[in-house]
Amino acid sequence: MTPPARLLISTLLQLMNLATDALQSAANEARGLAMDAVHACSSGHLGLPLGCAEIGAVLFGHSLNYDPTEPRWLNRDRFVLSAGHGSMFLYGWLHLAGYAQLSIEQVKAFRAPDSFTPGHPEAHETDGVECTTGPLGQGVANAVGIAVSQKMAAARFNTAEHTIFHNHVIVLSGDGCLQEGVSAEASAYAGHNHLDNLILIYDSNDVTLDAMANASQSEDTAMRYAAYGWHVQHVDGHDFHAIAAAIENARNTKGKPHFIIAKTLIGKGIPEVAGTAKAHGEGGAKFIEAARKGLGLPEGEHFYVSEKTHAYFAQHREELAAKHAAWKQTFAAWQAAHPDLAALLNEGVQGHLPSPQELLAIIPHFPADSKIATRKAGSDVLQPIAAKLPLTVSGSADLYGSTLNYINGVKDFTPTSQDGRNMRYGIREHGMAAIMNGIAYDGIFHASGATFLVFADYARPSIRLAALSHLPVVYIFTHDSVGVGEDGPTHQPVETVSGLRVIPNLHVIRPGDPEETAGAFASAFSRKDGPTLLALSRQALPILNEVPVETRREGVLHGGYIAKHETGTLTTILLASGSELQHAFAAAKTLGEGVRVVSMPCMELFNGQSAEYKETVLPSSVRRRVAIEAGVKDAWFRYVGLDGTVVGIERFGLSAPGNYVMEKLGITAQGVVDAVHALK
Ligand SMILES: Cc1ncc(C[n+]2csc(CCOP(=O)(O)OP(=O)(O)O)c2C)c(N)n1
Repeated sequence: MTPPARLLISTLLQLMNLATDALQSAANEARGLAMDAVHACSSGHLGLPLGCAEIGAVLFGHSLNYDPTEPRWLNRDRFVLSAGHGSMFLYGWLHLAGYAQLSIEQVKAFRAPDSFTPGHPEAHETDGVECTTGPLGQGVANAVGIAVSQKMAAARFNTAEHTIFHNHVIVLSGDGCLQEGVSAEASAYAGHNHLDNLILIYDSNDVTLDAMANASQSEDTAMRYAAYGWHVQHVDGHDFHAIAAAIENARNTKGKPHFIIAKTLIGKGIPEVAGTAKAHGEGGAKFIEAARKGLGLPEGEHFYVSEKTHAYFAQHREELAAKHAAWKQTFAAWQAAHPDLAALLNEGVQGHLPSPQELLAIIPHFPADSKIATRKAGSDVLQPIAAKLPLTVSGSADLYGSTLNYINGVKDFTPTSQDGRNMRYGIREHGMAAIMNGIAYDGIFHASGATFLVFADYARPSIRLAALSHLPVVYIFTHDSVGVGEDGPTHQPVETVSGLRVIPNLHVIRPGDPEETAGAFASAFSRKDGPTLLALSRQALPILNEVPVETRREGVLHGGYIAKHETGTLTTILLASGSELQHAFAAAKTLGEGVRVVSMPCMELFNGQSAEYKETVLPSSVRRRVAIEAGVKDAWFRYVGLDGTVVGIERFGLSAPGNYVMEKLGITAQGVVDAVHALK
């Protein structure tokens, strides 16, 4: 450490005046809560809550700015437990900190049905839980997203006279989170973007689940983070002063994100297992009576919190409330001085979004004779939406040139233009999707991001968590079929669309022409309760003029609709999505009377329609049905039933021009005609 840094730290230490005696009691009682809770439900992880108890005491008893009476206070410090398996750490400290929802009954109900204390933290369930974590690495990347969001908020809403956003994002992770690639992607992004409002505390306890960490890692993590462009500090993770000083030093050191390596003893408090992988689970629980004694906890009194600890946190809450009250004054003055900014911020925070119809009203119609790719149509549609929704941001994993989702006329998000709305995520799809989740968790900005559809697999764990956590993010994924052409099977999605459709609460929309693309974007950018994935074509598609524009646009909002009515008595139903809709139309023409075309761009939206609507579109009496999609067939059998059939692709693609590949694999109007004729 350099002499000026040492001087700064010693000055800070004098200023801090930590009540270490009270913090130690609280830490030991938090250990007791974790031991009792894990013992009570015979599951869960003990090691982290015990090993990080001093870190928890410093965070919740000293360093973090929060207000338990207003868990969503805009300028609170965000705390993310990336090592979500240590959920009892979070629940214990939220309880001690005074979050009303986290009563002692809830701590006792750890992992019980309908509790606010689920096995791993779920942001949409529990106050004070900023992100849903458990899949290791996600929390680190989410925290990067929150830090991005807060930088954007500061750049967009702070003014010369009023600073309303000046908080920090603090994330606690173990070895596991840092071994996962997603955290590496996001950490590199954070360093590149100088996110100095981000503090990552690394619980470096030399242990993972199966074994000592050195069985699977030998890297120099400090050097790795220094190389990402982070400011690195080392502390004893059981030393209150050292932890507090490092956090304070991080807050005061500008220009880089902060990496604090805290050396800890996993399972500290249970000597029989501490420092080993056995400290993780229930194994340690059999020693807890002796351990509780060793920690000075009263015998037989489980879930014990002393008067001293309650009093300490009551006093601390008063200090925090005073900080919050002072901020409210600044906020009120800012609101009065900048009503327009205040209204915009309020829109973001409240999640006010226009209806799909309101969005459709601002999207110009496409020329009736145009033949364009839906990715290009998407680009055109995004512009008026982004103009109407100034809190929308749009990123790409180094593929703007192909995904075409750059917002024209606004800047890139960079260290010197944090009000930029185009995010250059680099070739980091997993990091991108997890950062988008972080932006969404923060709840001010509306995140969209793009890559090739086939690389959705690289982002899938974060897409799944967005769906689970009800995050309204939008994926603009292009090059959606073997129509990609010459790039060949590595780049030609075959199973991807159907693989995504099985994720609950994810809307997968595959529009069939430019006007359906308008409907798809209107649906995605008006959705509040979950993510939407737009699967767009690389290749140009004809505009389906024979269907009225409004029918195509509004039809998407229902997920499936009658695109072409039959003449005469209905005998046959053709279903299609995306680029294959044109083939269903052409086949219907060839087949003649009695044939209906149903466009089905979004199965999830269709499934949510009323029984009457679904029966109108797909009358159950009509069982002569053929679906066509350039992909695996499975999902369509729900609609064609046992009597119908599907024209699809049950193999990987091939490297050749897109039209050739489609024909070769039978994705043609003739293929549909033949399939209909082959039916009984
Ligand atoms: C993506 C993912 N893979 C595997 C797991 C299962 N798991 C839970 S905890 C853990 C070990 C974590 O080690 P570390 O982060 O060092 O935590 P500590 O041992 O310090 O509690 C593993 C493999 C998981 N939760 N997420």
